[in-house]
Amino acid sequence: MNKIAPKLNWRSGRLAWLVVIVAILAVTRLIIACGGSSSSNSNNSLPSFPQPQVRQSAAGQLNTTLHAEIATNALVNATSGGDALIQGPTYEGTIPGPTLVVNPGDTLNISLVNDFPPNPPVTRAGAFPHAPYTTNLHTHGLEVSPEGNGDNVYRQMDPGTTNQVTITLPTYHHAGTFWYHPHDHGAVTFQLMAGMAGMLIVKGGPGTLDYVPQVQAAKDIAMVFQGLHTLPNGQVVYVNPNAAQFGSTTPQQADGLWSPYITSNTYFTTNGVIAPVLYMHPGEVQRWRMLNAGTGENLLVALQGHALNVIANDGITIPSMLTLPAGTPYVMGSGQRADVLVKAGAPGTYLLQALNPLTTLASVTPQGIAPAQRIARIDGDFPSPTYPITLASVVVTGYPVDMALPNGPLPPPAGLPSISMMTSTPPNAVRHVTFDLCGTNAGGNQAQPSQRLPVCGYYFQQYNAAYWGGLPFDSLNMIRDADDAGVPSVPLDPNEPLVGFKKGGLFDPNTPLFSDMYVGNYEQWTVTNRSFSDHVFHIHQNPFLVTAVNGIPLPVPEWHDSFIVPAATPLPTVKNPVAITDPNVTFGSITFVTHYDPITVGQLVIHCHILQHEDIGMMQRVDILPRP
Ligand SMILES: [Cu+2]
Repeated sequence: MNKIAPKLNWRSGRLAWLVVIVAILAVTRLIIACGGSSSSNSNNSLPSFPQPQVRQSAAGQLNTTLHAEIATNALVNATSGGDALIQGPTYEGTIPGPTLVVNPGDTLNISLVNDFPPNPPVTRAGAFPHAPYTTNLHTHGLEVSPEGNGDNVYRQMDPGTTNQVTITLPTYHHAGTFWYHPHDHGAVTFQLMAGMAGMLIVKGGPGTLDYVPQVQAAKDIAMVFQGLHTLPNGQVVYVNPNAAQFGSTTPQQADGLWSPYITSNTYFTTNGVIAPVLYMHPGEVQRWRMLNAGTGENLLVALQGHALNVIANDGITIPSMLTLPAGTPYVMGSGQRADVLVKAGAPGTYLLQALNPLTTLASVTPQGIAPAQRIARIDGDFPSPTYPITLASVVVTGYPVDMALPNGPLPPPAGLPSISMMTSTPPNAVRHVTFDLCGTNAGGNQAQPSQRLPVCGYYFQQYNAAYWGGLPFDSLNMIRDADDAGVPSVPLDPNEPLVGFKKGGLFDPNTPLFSDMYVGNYEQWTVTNRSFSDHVFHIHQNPFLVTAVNGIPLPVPEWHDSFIVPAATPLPTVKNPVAITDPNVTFGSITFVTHYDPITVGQLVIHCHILQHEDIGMMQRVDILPRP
């Protein structure tokens, strides 16, 4: 990525800028070809891999300003030499935003300046997206306060305002790889589609993963993977305000929420560049901090000819290194991170790829439970990417070195109860949550009441045209309390077989899903997926320890803050158009245990991290309450 117009005025002078842009493009291509992007600790004289700008705390404080602004950038393909324009929301005009680096106990003081244009008038209601240019800031994965000026996603920062964000990490916070991005409901997809996100690294001291000798010796590389979407002219635009449903009926009948994107371009970038080139010495070990900062696509990440040695999931150190053999991908849902060590093999060029999720059977956990197709149907309005996607080219060359990988146990993450404490403490509460999809046009089967979930009729009545602001919206992407199971209708109405639900299925900022989530609680949750698409479960503030996938216990429970809940199986095909109500269909599920840290009291959210789903309401408010 090369920024072209640092403070491009979106309202005027576009033509003049285009002339400048075309002139600069030739130059930027040259700079990239010469390896002009810098790395913080390059250990050879070859061109380096681009790294986002680093802003590091000093004396316990990171005081910085982030401008939310529309910028025009050139997405350079470092392998082919081509490039493409993108114009849309960014932090500081760059894709991605700067990397923030802090230590446990530090305070982040961010002055967030909203330089976006004014919002268009609101014409729809309910959970329908609105206010594309209102923003806020979420620190994804940090165990910090959700209140006040902290990691508070209920704040709304309007165009033309400057907003102070103050987030203090507890001294006991675990070290690891996190990230920050906007989280104002309805504007999240739009802002991230243009690359508005950045990495957030918590550096640990002695006794943490960062001080394991083999990890300390490894070059530390940030890899921010982003799936960016633009119109053919390079612009990133907002939703169709008159949408009748989630995905369009046909390209001609463009009635879907993201219908402007039916003929869009999708670019997969790593640190803002398409297919950048990373150099390694034979035998060199590097630490890659991989982040899927895309809006919804699952990335099945694999490096040709090389094992991925996993040392942390979602920024949390695992008990001992886990080696994925060459060809076995690490599956990254939107929002997930993986820290891996890679030891370079023989000289040569190896592609770091995102494999085809339709033709590769892969597990949602690196431990390999229940491998399957990994379909994240973000929305039929976005063209499917062409796989495999090249995320980077890794060139192994130069003099050989012999660096070691860790052996034996890795240090336990600070600030979290031990795995044995988590799994042996009787839970204070047992909860069941479900991802439920309803849509009369979402695939032929859903049009038949007998072939859709029994909850759908009732919720279609609740979320009628009046709810959506006068126009009907025929898709419900819900996350619900599954223990709110309803009652059979009497006499039985096949359109509404179950009625009388007590809770909502779409995001309502005024109503928490549960009224008894107390700080200090140990809880056990099972999240079910009653749809034929993966959904990524994410909860703010407190990570959770996954103990089972599809009911199968994990050999080693895994900490995450975002985790794919597998789609129901078998997936429907043209030959076998199975309905979600078919008795042979098995829903996917995950089970986890969690503990609410005292610092996290307040109002937060659970949601699907497929942002297109979140922005149409697949989110619920949850409150962590002081103990009664
Ligand atoms: Cu989802």
